[in-house]
Amino acid sequence: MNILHSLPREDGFYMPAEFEPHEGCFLIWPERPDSWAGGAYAARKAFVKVISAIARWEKVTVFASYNQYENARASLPPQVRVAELSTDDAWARDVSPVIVKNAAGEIRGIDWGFNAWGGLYDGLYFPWDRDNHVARKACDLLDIDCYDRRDFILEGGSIHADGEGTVMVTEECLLSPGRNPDLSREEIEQVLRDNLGAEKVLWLPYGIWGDETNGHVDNICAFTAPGEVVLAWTDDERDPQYERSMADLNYLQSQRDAKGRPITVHKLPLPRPVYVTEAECAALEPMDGEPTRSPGERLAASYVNFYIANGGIILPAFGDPADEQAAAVLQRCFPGREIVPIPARDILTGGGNIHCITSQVPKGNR
Ligand code: KQY
Repeated sequence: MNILHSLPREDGFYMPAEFEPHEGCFLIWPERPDSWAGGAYAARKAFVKVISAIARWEKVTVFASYNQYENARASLPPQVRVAELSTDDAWARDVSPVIVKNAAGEIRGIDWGFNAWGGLYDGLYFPWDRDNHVARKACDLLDIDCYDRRDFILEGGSIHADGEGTVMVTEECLLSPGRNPDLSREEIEQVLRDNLGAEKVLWLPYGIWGDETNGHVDNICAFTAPGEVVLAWTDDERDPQYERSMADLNYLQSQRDAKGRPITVHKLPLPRPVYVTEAECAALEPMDGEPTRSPGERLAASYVNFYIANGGIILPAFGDPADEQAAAVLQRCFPGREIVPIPARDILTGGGNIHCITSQVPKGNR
């Protein structure tokens, strides 16, 4: 593996869309007891369902600690690869390399800086150095070259690409003071252009209300095809999410993508608010002596946090009447893929969802 210091765009590389073919997918086996209630037993069961679903269509690699390797190996289907690798938690989307591709189909990884969603300003845990080293190790495992971009803080969940020159982010996240406070919005956009091959950056104002990632785009809006997105939506004007989704809708309707197309927005209903229970809080270990969640706290539940596998959509389900509506919207957006709903509450209580725990490896010619 070579560590590269050039710019992917100048080398002819760009970020493909998630709906394009994948070679595989990375996940991380959950373990830390202040993130995952009850010693992560319930979370692991949910992860096994997600991993098994994706493994129907893709080569899945699961990173596990030394302590959990045997358990992960015994719990997962044999076609899933388990590799021992040190991490601080289980958010593969945010710590894995973002993989870029060129016209010849070669793939390379980008190793961004990771600071646990805000570093010492408003990050969610300390230390995060193991997480910060995952991307490079994953590139080594894939036997691909890796761009060193550790000087720029970025998580995979904070960007979406349509593979045709449009990249979508939120202002709430990319301009938050815990990320790259010394850079202007224009300078941040230039980094996205230089590294992801973006010709047009869509800056949605907001993510999901209460999302502890400072409003990652992958929980509020996702490309389903070039020029088409799904947007998390509520018609309840009393919900604090209403104004956020409305602002994002107005923004999207005022924009064109890199190819000059207007953006078609499919509204994806939100489930009813999901709140943390007392039992869940009691089952979480404190972090530095402080509780990590409080009873009644609203979690950032959203159907937009789905994973696009080669043959299916792995969709978080919440036991809500909107589960079926969300599945129906996505089936219309992805007619060739099977919708696979997976009960996701035990992932959501960790602070993210199915998209956040997965990271696709685009199919390359190699
Ligand atoms: O949603 C994500 N991409 C990560 C959430 C991190 C939560 C940590 N408790």
